[in-house]
Amino acid sequence: MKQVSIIGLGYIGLPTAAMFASHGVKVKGVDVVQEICDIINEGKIHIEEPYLEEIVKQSVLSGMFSASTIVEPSDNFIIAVPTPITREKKADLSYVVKAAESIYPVLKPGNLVILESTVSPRCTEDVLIPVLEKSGLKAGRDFYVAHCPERVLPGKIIYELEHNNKIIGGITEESAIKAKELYSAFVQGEMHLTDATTAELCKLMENTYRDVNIALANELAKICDKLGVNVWDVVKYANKHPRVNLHQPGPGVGGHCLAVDPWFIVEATPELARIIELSRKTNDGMPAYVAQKVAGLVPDRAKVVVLGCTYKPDVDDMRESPVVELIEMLEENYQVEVVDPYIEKYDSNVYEVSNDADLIVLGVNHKQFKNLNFDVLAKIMKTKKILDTRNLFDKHAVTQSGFEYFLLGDGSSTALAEEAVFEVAAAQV
Ligand code: SAJ
Repeated sequence: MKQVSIIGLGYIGLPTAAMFASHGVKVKGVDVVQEICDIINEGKIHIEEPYLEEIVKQSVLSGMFSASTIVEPSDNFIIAVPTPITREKKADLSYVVKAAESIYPVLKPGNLVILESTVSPRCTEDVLIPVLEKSGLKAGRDFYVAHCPERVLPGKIIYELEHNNKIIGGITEESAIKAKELYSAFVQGEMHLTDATTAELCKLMENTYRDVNIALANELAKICDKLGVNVWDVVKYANKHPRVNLHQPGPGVGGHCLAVDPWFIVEATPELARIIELSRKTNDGMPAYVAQKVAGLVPDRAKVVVLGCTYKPDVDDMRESPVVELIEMLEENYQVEVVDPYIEKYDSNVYEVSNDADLIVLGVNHKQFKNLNFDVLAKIMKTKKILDTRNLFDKHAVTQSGFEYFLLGDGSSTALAEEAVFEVAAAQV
């Protein structure tokens, strides 16, 4: 029976382990946190992901999946550890290095090592392989290495692991073929064989493409604010063209991928990645841009209710969330209340915290905010003002309830914001 050892049992490693184990491959999961291993060995999970717990439970019960803190000899190893950025916007590859250091003492001829973590260009060749070769074995000759980046969307991981296309970047053709053979246990999507560095750059460019396009939409929102044109209409109608796909503007870009991966390319080629860097800075400047608008709408010490603080709608993930940054900026000048039904520490009831409020700022378009009762809010708020950064609300319904409605990217809050004196912490582009 095939076996695989998966190093790192987080958002990617755990679902990947569960998919292998439920498709006839025996899995040894490894995580540095004993508590995570204990939870998994009880057939439970420590992250939120639809369908995952059931598969983990079945796999543990059938003896196909177990977790421990120790790396044991195996035919195949998959590294799925985090690769965050430092404060200086440099890739932190220390978890990849640590994972490789835990593998090389048990590495044997004929083994396959796959790196799934998103990494900087040339990391597989220049960082991973030198550590693995401390085993005395030669990569490409004695053992196989491939970079096969994950591409799945949280909330749809199980489906996407099975159905998405996969890029398989071998350090040799044989390495790529071996990796493809392993994944074919459950991957139904096409598998495209290439070299490791191409695979690294593919993964980084997928998220960079999106980040750059969102920056373009955010720049357009600022232009529309200046010109008094509705950006959401411009995006909607421009996208009627068969070859145009403008993205949506908003208060910024968050998550552990789009807000991070482009920096890996900037780090590798700072003199060349100009559009990429400017886009990152444009998106990073959006919370400050929204804060400036708030300053134009309400006086200091006003009560501001922010709806949503996760990095995108309908998830419980606040990593790199631009709205968290916005909240921190607003807290310097206002009395801020946050409502988010997905985050335990915050209120989930808009009406309970909006008493005497001066302004509601819609930060994240969670489905729970779609049908707010503005008549009720109009009765309890002190000043009836709404700033919508996502074009979620129906302007007509909001104004009928007596609210002043301000939308990001239509000029409605621009003149006031330009007059406002507001010291913003983040660098404006
Ligand atoms: N956003 C906008 N405007 C848009 C689209 C998104 O402002 O038009 C913002 C969102 O609000 C959010 C951020 O961008 O703050 C990122 O959201 P997302 O849904 O675009 O991406 P992630 O980070 O949840 O997942 C991405 C996916 N990559 C692509 O779609 C190219 C996913 O497939 C990857 O697996 C994942 O990154 C990853 O792990 O790399």
